[in-house]
Amino acid sequence: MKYALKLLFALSLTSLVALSAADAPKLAAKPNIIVILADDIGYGDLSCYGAKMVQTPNLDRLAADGRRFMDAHSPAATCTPTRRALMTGVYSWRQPEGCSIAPGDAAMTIKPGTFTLPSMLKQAGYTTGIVGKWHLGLGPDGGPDWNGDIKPGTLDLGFDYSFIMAATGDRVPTVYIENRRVVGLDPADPIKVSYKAKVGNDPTGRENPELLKLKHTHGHDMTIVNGVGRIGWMTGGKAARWKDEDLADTFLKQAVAFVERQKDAPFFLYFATHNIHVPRVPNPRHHGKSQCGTRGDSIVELDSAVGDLLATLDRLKLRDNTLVIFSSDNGGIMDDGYEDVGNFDHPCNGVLRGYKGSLFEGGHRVPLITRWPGHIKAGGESDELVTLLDLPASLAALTGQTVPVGAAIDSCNVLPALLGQPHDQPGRETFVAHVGGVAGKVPLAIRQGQWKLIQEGGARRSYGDANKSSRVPPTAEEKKEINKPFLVNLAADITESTNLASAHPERVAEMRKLLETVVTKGGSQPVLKSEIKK
Ligand SMILES: [Ca+2]
Repeated sequence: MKYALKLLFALSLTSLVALSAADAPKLAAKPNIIVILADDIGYGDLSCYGAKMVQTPNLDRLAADGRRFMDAHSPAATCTPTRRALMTGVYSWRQPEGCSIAPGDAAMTIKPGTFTLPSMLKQAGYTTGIVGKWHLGLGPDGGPDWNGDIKPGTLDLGFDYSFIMAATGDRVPTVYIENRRVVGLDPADPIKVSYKAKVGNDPTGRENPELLKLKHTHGHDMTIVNGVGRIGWMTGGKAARWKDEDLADTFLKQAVAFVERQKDAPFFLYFATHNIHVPRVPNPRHHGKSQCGTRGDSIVELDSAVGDLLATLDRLKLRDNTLVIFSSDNGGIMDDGYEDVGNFDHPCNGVLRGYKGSLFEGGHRVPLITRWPGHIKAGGESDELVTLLDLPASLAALTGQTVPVGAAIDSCNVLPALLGQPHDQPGRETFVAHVGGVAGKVPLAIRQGQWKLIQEGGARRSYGDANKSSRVPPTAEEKKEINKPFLVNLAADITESTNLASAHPERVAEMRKLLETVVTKGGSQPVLKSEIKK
C-alpha cells in the first residue's frame, strides 16, 4: 500500500513535470523582470528629470524608450523602511522590525515564510536573484555569524541567488556576502563587529583622523576601512574587505553574470546599487565626469552601470522580453556625513522641498522609469500616484499570481499605470509617507489626491536635526512650522511653500481621520481589496 502510494506520488510528479514542460512556451512568454533600485537618487538627479550639472545618457535612453513617472514615491524617506516595504508590500511603520535605518549587524527584519516579492515571483516560475545593498538585517536574534553560515538571510525570503552587502557602504562590516558566506574570508582572521564599543585595534576616524582619505562631516568616525571612517567598529576579515572604488563594478559584474546564467528562462533580478549612498567614492575613471563634484561623479557611475546592464540585455537578445523598472529608495541628500559633496548649485530634488529623511516631497518623491519594448509605449510620461510598495501586487498581476489574503496588505496593483495601458482602475488614491519608526510614535504624512497632510512634528527638511542636508540651520519660521500640522495642495504648490492647515481646518480633520483609518484598518487599497480572492 505504502509502495502504491509512493508510485502514485511519483506518477503525479511525472505528470506535473510533463505539465510544466507543456507550459514552458507560456512560461517563457513571461518577461524577465529587473528592478534597479538606486540609493539616495533624488527627483532632480538625472538629466531626464531636469539635472543640468550631471548627464545620465543611459537612464535618459531608458526613459525615452519607456515611461517616466512624475508622482512616484519611495514608501519611506530612508533606506531600510523603503526596502522592507518593497519586499513585503506592507508599510514599514506597521511593525517595529525594519521600521527605521538598521545597524549593520541587525538581525533579519523579515521572518522567513513571509510573502515577499521574490518568493511570489519564484512561485510564478522565475529564478530570482539579488545583487547589491540589502540593509534589512541578517541572521537570528543577536545578529549574524559573520564567520559561518549567515542564516536566515536573503535565500530564506525567496531569492535563489544573492550577492550583497549587509547594510550600507558607511556601515561595518565592509564585506560582500555571496549566498550564505562572506566572500574571501580568511578563517585565520575572523570578523568581529560591534555597534556598541570598539573591538580590536584597527584605527578609527575619531582617534586617527590623519589616516582618512575621505573626511567625515558628522558621525562616521569609527573603524577606518580603505581610508574611510565608518559607522560601527570591526576587526578582522582584512582579506575580505571591499574597496569602495570597486563597489559599483563588483555589483555590476555579479548582476551581468546572473543575467547571463539565467538568460534561457524567466528571471527576476533585484539590482540594488549602492550608488549614490555615502561614502561616495566612485571609481577614478568617473572622476570629473560631472560638473558637480564627487556626488555627481557617483551619479555618472550609476548611469554607466545601468548602461552596461542594459547593454547585456541587448547582447543576449533579452531586451524585448525584459521589463526594467528603475527607481530610488528615497530622495536625494547632499551632505550625508562625508566631505564628498563640494559646493555646487545642484538641486538634487529639483524644485521639491526637503531631502532624504523628510516628509516633504524631496524625501520620497523619486524618479521611476519603466521599459518593456512592445508593451510600454516609448517616451510616455505619467502623473499617476504610484509607489515602490506597489510592486508586489502589480508584478503578481503581471505574472498571474494571487496575493494571499493578509499578505502585502498595502500593495496596490498599479500595473496598468506602470505599463501605460488604458485603464479605469482607481489605482492608488492614498499614500502614507514615513521617515522611520512606528505609527503613533512618529509623524507620518498622507496623500489624498493632490492634497497632503504632514502630522505635527514632521515638517522637517531632513531627518534628525533637519539641517544636515544643507548645513543651513532651520529658520525661525521652519522651527515654528515643525510642531504644526502642515497642509498643502500639490497641484498648486509642488514646492510646499505655504502651509494651508489653518485656512482649511475641515480638510485637516478629514485627512487626519483618513490617516487613522489607513493606520488602524490596514489594507487600504481599493484595487487590491477587490482583487483578493476570498
Ligand atoms: Ca537610501
